[in-house]
Amino acid sequence: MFGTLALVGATGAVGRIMVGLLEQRPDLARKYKFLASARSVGTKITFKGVEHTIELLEPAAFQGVDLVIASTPDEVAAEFLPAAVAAGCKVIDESGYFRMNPDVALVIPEVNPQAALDAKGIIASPNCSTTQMVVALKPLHDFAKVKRVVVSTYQAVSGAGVQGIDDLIGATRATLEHEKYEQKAFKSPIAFNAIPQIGGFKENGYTSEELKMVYETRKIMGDESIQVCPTCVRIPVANCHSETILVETERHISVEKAKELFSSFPGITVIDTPEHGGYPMPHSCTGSDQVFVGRIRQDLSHPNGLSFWCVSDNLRKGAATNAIQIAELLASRV
Ligand code: 2RA
Repeated sequence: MFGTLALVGATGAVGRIMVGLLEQRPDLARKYKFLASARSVGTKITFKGVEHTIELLEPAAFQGVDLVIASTPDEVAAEFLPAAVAAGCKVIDESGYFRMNPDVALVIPEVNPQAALDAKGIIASPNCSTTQMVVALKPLHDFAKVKRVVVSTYQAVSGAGVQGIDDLIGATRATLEHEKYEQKAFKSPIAFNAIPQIGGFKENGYTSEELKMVYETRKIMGDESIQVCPTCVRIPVANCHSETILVETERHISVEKAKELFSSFPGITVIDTPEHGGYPMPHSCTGSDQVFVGRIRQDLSHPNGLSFWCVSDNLRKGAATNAIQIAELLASRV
């Protein structure tokens, strides 16, 4: 168990879930403190029946802290987390800022736990769309080596934070009532639409969100040869990202074998009785910490191809839960 744990960004969409997870799960630390930018300083949080006051996020706040778990925008992570490392803290970062830094471990506990245990500085938690895909790919990779992945995402608005959810509700209501609504999180209409852009476009025509799926996957799997062709799409669903994943492996994997591999891997739940409506959907997967797979079938266009559907709660396993699982892994070795 750690002495003091500091949670940074407790009032955000992911931070709130982290607070709930820390309350429900066995204690990771003897003492907890909550840090945030000036806007939230003074806000009261009741945690395990005790009222805490949110303190200012500043370098001095890391003195005496053993573990920092941070869920902040990239620029806040860049400004403050190096000070936490300098103060001797273990740091788990939800932001995207440090993920591809060669000195930073990028960890999914079910996939590459050793990287967290070996880490000297910051441990980053991957992007949500990457996390659920890599959890699903890992048992296939261990059995038959993944060569190539073609993935399309159907991403929930909660990935864009509280404003994303506000936009979905506000824009849907306004559309139905023929009124105007000023969206804050999305440039294109989110109500009754699908937006084939998440993040900014890069020179090669892919978006930043899509390139995260390429580079983060290789780093977590420790295999630079894995080829990934992603298309990321925002859809008007409140929570849970869905993905169609077509994977080509070195060796053939039968559907039965794939079901066995998925079912015996920690963190994956198979729901695959499609003739009875048995497949994962955002509506039924929200609030779970699992990665769900279904619609598992042979690729009709390639003998070593497997196609499946994957759904996971992007705020939980895609963010908060993954970070807390990393913290639990570290705490088990303290
Ligand atoms: C999104 N993946 O869904 C992002 C959040 N990190 O917008």
